[in-house]
Amino acid sequence: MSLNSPTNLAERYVFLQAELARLEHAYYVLDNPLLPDIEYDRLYRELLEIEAAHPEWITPESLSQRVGGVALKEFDSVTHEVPMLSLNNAFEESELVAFDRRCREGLHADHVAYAGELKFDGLAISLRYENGSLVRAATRGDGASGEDVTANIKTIRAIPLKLTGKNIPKVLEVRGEVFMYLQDFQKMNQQAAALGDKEFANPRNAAAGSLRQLDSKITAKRPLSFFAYGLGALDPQSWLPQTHEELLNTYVELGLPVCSERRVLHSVSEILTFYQEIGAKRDSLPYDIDGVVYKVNSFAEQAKLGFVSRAPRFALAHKYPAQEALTTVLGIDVQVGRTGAITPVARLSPVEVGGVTVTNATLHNEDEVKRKDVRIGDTVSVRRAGDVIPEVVSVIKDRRPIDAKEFVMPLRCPVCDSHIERLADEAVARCSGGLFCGAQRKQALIHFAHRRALDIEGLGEKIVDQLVDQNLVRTPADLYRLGFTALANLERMGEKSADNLIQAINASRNTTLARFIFALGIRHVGETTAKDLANHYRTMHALMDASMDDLLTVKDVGPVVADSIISFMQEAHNREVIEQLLASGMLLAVEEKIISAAVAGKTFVLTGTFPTMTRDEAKDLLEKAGAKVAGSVSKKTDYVVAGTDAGSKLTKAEELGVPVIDEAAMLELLK
Ligand code: D41
Repeated sequence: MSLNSPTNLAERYVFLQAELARLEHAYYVLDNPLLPDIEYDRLYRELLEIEAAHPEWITPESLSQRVGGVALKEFDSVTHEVPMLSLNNAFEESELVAFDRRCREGLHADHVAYAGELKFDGLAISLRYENGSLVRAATRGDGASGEDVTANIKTIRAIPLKLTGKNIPKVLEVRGEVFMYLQDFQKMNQQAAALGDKEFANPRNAAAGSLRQLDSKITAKRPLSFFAYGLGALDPQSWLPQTHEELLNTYVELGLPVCSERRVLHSVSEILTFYQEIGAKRDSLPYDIDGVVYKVNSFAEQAKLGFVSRAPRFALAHKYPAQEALTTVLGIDVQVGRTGAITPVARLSPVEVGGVTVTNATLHNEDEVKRKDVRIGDTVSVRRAGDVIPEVVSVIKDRRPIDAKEFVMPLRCPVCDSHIERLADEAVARCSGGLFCGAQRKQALIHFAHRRALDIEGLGEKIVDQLVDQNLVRTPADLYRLGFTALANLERMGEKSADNLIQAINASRNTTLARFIFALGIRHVGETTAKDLANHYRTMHALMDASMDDLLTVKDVGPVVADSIISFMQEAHNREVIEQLLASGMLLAVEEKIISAAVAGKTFVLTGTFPTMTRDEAKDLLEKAGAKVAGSVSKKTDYVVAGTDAGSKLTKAEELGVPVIDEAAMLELLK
């Protein structure tokens, strides 16, 4: 309990409701968590304990009610006090020009200001607040009346059960869209797949399916979200917004979630720029949109324009191409990823999805192909959304030809002919070719040259691409045989940089055993494990011949890591590459730790830019002195070392009360 929080139980209860509401708002509406989840959980549990002792205090707005209640037999019908209109759609520029002309003519105005916003692909709902409390939520239905989904809506943490701020209207109906973030949707589907439950084809279906649940306890488990974009009934005495822009800004003050991608547009050309800008961003937005919406900004002008049948004359949805389309599967190939992962890929009859021609779609892995039952010859629905690779969503079973063929996972890698392995508890099959496999070669080389591996400056992705594509380099050992002429002949490579690169390659021979082990890119062997292995084995050959039992005695090495090391070392190609590297004159030092009592065993987090060294150098210094360096700040962090432009890690440290020091103080500790 914090110092100035009330001790009286009833006051404490009121305080907890307000505090939890504030935390939920920060987390779900502002996307800016104020406290770690565990703190939230602690306060929430305290609330439940008080309610268990005083059930008479529980109101429908208590945050404990977000978990859902008894299942319904059916939804009640709700008549909308103000009907929920529909939107007219446009696809073409000419339709927009016509819309603007109609608005200007209808208003006898030279210019009309429009509020531009996103068109979320979810479900329209209406939330009724009375004196600031959420009393009813209804689906759009036919626009005149919808279904009472109050219990379900209350489980959505982005929707406040109580409005905040000063000007709380007696009656306010907020219109908006219930939807699901792409990330939440994917996670939910993965969990469903793991349990053998039904998966949803897309976030819209998932949102709709979740909201139509008669059992709100099920809805409570679905990661739904909400954005407000419109107004239904409003008691005019409290506050009357003049414009749509003002409405949305006031919604923000009332604690309602409003999407920040919104702008007032003053001409057709600004409208088109908005459409194009959002269109360019569409694939990287964290949720699905199917268009943008323009609304005449002034409510007085909206009223003047009125509506035709059920759609307002003052608004228009400008749509983007659909993100799903039907096509047929011509074949199923496998692709080898840069880590050796084998992915089945459907080759498709070319089809336009979201404005792009798609000819391939991922099937993720063998189990996915089985579960979705995708066969060669099938008609499938293909989806391209967000930043993700196009994927096969579902099979249209009605259209399956009788000769449709099932997919069989090949036994050997299509690139290097090594065995394809699939560990019992992994979904992904992998090529065992390692450093030898062409598909993994570029990745292996880039990792080998990495700053924290052999640190070959100048050997970036572009150069590696050329070296591998021109067959100049197959394995890391080939790097040490490269001649000046071969390098100088590469694209974007002058004599000077070729010379520098040769020198960097030569200099990289003088390294440490730990860096060398890390550079090999053995699965599950990161920098820290590489250091532990180097300290334990002292020579490369000792590690190459290590037994399973012995590996398991190394600090932090468990069966998964040990297994991965053994399987890497068993592959003859890999041993050959290591031998060649050693023969090319590697000097593999084993660093002795110089333990410093002041920092040994302590955990540091580094952030910002330091005056005299890079963060990597600071990390090395600290680790050599026996300290641990972590990537994120937690209660277990002993020190945060902050340089200039330190960001969220510094804030977090201050929140948690972790000591913050600068580079000079760190060096002092190391003395
Ligand atoms: O994002 C949306 N899907 C969206 C839907 C939006 N941004 N604005 C909307 N505005 C309206 C009016 C102008 C009629 C208040 C809408 C919808 N309507 C709407 N959604 C479903 C039917 C109508």
